[in-house]
Amino acid sequence: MPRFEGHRAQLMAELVRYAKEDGIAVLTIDNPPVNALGPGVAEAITAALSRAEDDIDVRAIVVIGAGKTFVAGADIKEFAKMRASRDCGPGHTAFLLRVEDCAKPVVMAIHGTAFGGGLELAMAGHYRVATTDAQVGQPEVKLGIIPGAGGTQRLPRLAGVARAAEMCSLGEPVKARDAFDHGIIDKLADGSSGEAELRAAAVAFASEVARQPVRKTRERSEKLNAADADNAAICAAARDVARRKLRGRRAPLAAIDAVEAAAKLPFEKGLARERELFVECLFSDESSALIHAFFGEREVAKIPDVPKETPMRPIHSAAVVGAGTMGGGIAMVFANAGIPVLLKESEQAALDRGLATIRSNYANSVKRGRFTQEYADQRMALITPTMSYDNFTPVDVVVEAVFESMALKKEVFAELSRVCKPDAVLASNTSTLSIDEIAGGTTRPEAVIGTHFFSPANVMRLLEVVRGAATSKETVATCMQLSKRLGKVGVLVGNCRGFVGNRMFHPYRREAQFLVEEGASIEAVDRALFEFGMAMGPLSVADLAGLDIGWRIRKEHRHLEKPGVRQPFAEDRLCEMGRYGQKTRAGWYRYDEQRRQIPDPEIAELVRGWSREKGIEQREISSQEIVERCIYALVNEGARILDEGFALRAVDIDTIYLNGYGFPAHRGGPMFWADLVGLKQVYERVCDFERTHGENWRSATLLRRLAEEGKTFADFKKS
Ligand code: T1G
Ligand code: NAD
Repeated sequence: MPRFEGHRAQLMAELVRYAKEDGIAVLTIDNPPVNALGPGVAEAITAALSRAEDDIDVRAIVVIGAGKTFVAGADIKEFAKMRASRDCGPGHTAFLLRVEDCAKPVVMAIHGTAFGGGLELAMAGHYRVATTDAQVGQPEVKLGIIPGAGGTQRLPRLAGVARAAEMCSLGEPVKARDAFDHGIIDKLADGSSGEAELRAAAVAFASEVARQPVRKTRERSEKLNAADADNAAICAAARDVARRKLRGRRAPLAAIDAVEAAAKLPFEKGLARERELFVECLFSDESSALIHAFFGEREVAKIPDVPKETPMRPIHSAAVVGAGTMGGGIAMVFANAGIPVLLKESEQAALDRGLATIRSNYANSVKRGRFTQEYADQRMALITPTMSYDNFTPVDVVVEAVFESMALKKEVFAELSRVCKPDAVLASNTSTLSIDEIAGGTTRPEAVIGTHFFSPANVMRLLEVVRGAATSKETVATCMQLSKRLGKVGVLVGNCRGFVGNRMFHPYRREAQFLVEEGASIEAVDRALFEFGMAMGPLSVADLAGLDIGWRIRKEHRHLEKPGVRQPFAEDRLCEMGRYGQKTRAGWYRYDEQRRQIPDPEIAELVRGWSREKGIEQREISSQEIVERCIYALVNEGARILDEGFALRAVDIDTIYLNGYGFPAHRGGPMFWADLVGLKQVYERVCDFERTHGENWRSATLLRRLAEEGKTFADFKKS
């Protein structure tokens, strides 16, 4: 453990405050913002425990977190240092054995979250008391690692092998009541939610158990099923679930291996096995990618020229114009955040359809146990349908989601400019049109911004917040904060065609079509990207979104196509045949009544014929080339976007692709993945493609520069 020179004792006292109440020592861990087990914290806890042990007036000990939470885990920032030094030190194993060996009963008082090393600390205690709204969990696999301080050894002893395998391999949080039912929590402090009430309940509980012998979790084996066969079956089932839910990941399987070791080996040996697996995972690309994603999601909220103290408009009410595919979902997002929302349409039938879709979405969520009926009814009650702008004046924010037509959107914004109160935020959900042009049609361009939700809006976490040339900092700050309140990952982007996500997606989809036109099978293209880790192959995504959307946009922008530059033709041909994808039950694939996908050899043959007519040579194409053509097309366009300043950082692009385009989190995003591969190699391959496929593959200046300078996208800072 790092040695604290000089004012070590004072620092330790600040990290862990020591108090005594009725013979109970209360140790308060105070390491904002989330009481992570950062440098010095374990030492400070150990010192305070020794003090309590030596204090004859102390009968038992309570450990509690200051502020909003118990311990949210080890300090994730330390992992980067470990990776850089290729040394992950002793970890917290010995520290937790010390806690467990405390001579006096230690009661862990949990509010907020006890995650990762936080739950491991709690389980090293002899008892756990929690507020009813607390959550516990081992989310380490979401960082590409596994619990590294005994979590996989102590949790099965408290909750059983099956529950431990599930919690450690999927990393999902568990509510306090559920944790109580599974023996992880010993007492629920009913009616208490904050630190103060919990403290009182924990001190009272500690007084009760003070006379009882300490119970060391590591010595409890009643839940470790004696029969190996049972544990093997349980772990095998858990592996199947992990492979399905966290496809392509190593850490979830390693976590199950460690839990299985707990059932087979003595505690110390199980700990050693856990450590081996932890170290293996920590030094993996999967872990560096997932930790990049974790901090990325927090970094994108920081806008260099819009500091935290920028004034923001309070948002207490909202309105959505257009109740179609997107408008309905966006209204649900506001309602789910507890914000009353008007939903305006121009057609009564469209409004009825929109409301019916919202109702059935809530009904499905109730059926799947995501919401209670009461919750769904409360949400529905927050959505007020309307056919006029009458009640728009008092609303704080309006999101327009009408047809993708500039003329119509300008008409709507002119109306909004007239009816809405002066400080309302006027947002457009456009996916391709210029925010500046839309704003130009109003008297208050500073209040106009793009809020580009992704379909289905009530599900997809990504929100591209599009800053126009006139958009004020207040409007930007208000929308960035609103995105968090709506449960979205808000990423600020500039106003270029297709913004960031769709602009990059265009060359990605272009290459997918070209590959089919050059002889790759439709299934092979989708399989290669699916196995790379994409949630869905590019041609299946096209069928889901509707081939006609892209077709209409291509037709509207034909005049922008450079003469002599190759353009894909297959999808246009499919649309001319009326094959728009799932919505017409035929596109690149056929679809049955249940929308199950069926390969259609007839289409493959048709495309081959069209390609021959165009003199496109047919050839065998490897999965590697398919992946490189599609992903490097993303990266090359991403480099242009960074260089042009339409994205603030490479991590912003990664966060967009991880949360809006099904890019595999364990690869960190297209820009991070390119850095892992090495920009020199990526650049050389792009140059190969340019030599073979021409102008479409002209390399981005920034990619060339960084490759030649031996730098990474992570190093890039827009000057
Ligand atoms: N380490 C370092 N920084 C952390 C952190 C952590 N564990 N958790 C949060 N932060 C920072 C975060 O970057 C942000 O910083 C600020 O705190 C507020 O976070 C040994 C190996 C607890 C549910 O995976 O899930 O233990 O941006 O914006 O929305 O086996 O943070 O303000 O500069 O997320 O209220 C396992 C990770 C670690 C939990 C709070 N633990 N954290 O959410 O705030 S591995 C985790 C969270 C481990 C052991 C292993 C959430 C939260 P900044 P925030 P929030
Ligand atoms: P949609 O055709 O499903 O719905 C548009 C709705 O707007 C229709 O119900 C129509 O009746 C209504 N409308 C038209 N004029 C109106 C007016 N003056 N007042 C009130 N309502 C009016 O379209 P959609 O797919 O929901 O797209 C809406 C917007 O969102 C477009 O700008 C689109 O580019 C964008 N977008 C769509 C998606 C997607 O996947 N569909 C994703 C992101 C963004």
